[in-house]
Amino acid sequence: MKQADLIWMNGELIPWEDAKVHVLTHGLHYGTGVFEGVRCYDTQLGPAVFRHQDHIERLFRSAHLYYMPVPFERETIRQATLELVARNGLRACYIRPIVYRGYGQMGLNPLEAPIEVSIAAWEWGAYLGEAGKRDGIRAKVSSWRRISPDSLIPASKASGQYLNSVLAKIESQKSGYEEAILLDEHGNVCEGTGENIYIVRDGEILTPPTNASILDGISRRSVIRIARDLGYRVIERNLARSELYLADEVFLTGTAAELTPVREIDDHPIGAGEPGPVTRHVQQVFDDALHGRDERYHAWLDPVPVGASAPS
Ligand code: PPE
Repeated sequence: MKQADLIWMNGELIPWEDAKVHVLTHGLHYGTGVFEGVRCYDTQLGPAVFRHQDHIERLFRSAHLYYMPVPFERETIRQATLELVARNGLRACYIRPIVYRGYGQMGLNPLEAPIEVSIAAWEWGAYLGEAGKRDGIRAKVSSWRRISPDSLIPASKASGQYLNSVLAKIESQKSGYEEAILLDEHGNVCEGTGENIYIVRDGEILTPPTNASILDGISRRSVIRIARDLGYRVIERNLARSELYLADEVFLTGTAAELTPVREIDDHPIGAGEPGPVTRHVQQVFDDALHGRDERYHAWLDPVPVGASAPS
């Protein structure tokens, strides 16, 4: 990965290489952490964090679901993030805040373990590759089912829950695909390992609802809003596996992946086997929104105050 200079840890900016934890950190053993993936873009308004407040709200909701009171105010986290980006001299980057149970108490009752918070930022390019964003990726329906709400909390972005995504990702990579699509225990389509999913059929966009076993993606909310603004009908309902194969177009969204088209699933070409017109249209406007090129969506940008000390 591409290192930056500083990381924010529990209220302080420290050198990247000093941002370490003890091996008996609770979260390392039991997955007791919650995190966010946020991006900052080099926009016409200067570097700006996309839907910053929404990511902070979700971080706090994820923490709440796992009985973790966050020991900082939301506004402190926001200001820390803006300062971190500026002090690292970054203009476009990925930002990873994490709240986790730290060192001091082992065993499955985590309530006595301290709650630590850190925020890192670094340059991170297209998650599923530039070629993937342009030409679409090949995906495989995973043999692993998406974590069930009977056992975990799909709506929480919790560290331990990602073992499910890790298994699906490894399986897809070893089988020669770029991404996995997970179904729930009833066979409904849920999402990718780190992206929400959409199909396009007869000009309409369909995506699983937020009460499915999915993460309530912030890119998802943005793309639904943009698609509706563009006049597309967006329907939130459960999708069957076969609807993937019969779709005219399929695409994924996530902070890391942005909007990535899917051109093939389980060796079935989707539509013409290349990104379709609806995907392209929404992708273009979403990309404009991210980069501050579309005034309709400027309210989604939280500009980084770039001080005189930061290189530009
Ligand atoms: N589903 C899952 C399971 C998920 O992890 C993400 C984000 C999404 C949907 C899309 O959510 P949003 O980013 O709010 O639109 N995945 C993050 C982590 C990726 C990683 O490899 O780490 C991300 O995109 O930052």
